[in-house]
Amino acid sequence: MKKALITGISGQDGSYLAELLLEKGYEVHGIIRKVSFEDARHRLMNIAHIQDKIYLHGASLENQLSLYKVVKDVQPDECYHLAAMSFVNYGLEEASILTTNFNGTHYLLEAIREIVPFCHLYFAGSSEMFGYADISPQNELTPFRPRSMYGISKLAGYHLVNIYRKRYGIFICTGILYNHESPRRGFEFVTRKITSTAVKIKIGLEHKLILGNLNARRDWGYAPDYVRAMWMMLQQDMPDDYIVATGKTHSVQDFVKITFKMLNLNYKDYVVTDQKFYRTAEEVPLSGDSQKIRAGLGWKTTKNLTEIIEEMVKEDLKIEGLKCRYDSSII
Ligand code: GDR
Repeated sequence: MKKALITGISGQDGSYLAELLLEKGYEVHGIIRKVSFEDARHRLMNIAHIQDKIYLHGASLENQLSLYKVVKDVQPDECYHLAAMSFVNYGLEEASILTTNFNGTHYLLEAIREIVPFCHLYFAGSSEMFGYADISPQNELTPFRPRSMYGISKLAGYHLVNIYRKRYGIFICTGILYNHESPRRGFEFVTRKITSTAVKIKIGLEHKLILGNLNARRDWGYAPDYVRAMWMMLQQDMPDDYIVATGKTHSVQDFVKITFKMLNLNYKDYVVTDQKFYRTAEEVPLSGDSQKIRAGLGWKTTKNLTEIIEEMVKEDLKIEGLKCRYDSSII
């Protein structure tokens, strides 16, 4: 039985990936922060339903020894490095995002090199590495020009894993993933903020949805499709890097419209904007050309944006405990 180790197993991607690997017959191990054990109801919510099938290890990206010990105990055949501080809109003064993300990757690479050098490693890159891109869509050859600390941290990690691949021959793939959403998305991200607030508005718990730039465009895909891409990359004979994206962009306003329409609400009555949620320089949309993974590995998407939103809205309705009927035939 193959053993997989996932950093960030309790997040959106980690939890879907754990499910996928269990289905495929893996022994699944995950790293979580020790404090998560103390607040399991909230922090381990995404993996509660599979907790008795997986092995959880308390460790931290900031603690080299803790990561080393887990790798030594588990001896994984495949390792998926997903854990990171992943919210893009931190200020530039927030240096911890850079050190945490970069050092965590470095510590993990060192442990793998020393303990399980034949392990296949997946590194979670991001479209934010392209940042101030000149062209859209971007592909694997587009120059990187990050515009946030988060983007810089991911790009630094990407360069580091490439060095480990070249110098030590470790099998490492970077997935350059564009935005991917689901009912497990964190509430700080715009998609979940929209679906959860719209549902609260529907049942009278909120009256306004305050957003930043409604014209910002994103290439939004379906998270379970994206974790499948991660697994596919590690099954190849040779390591490589791949863009994972839908290639279609929608504006934040499009997303809002679809969501509110699903709930039979007129978004214009509820949505207001506030400069504090605006970001600088988002002129050239981040949209990915995923031809390489589609043609090379046969990857494809299974849900369009409306279907993703529908799943998120249904989950938010469930969370609010409302048996609210909404007319999905109007979308
Ligand atoms: P992003 O996701 O930064 O692309 O990173 P996010 O959902 O935060 O922003 C998407 C777009 O929405 C615009 N926006 C707002 N965003 C937030 N969070 N809140 C608002 O009120 C709001 N109003 C408008 C933003 O300007 C932006 O254009 C995600 C994360 O998952 C990263 O970790 C990952 O690497 C990238 O996607 C690919």
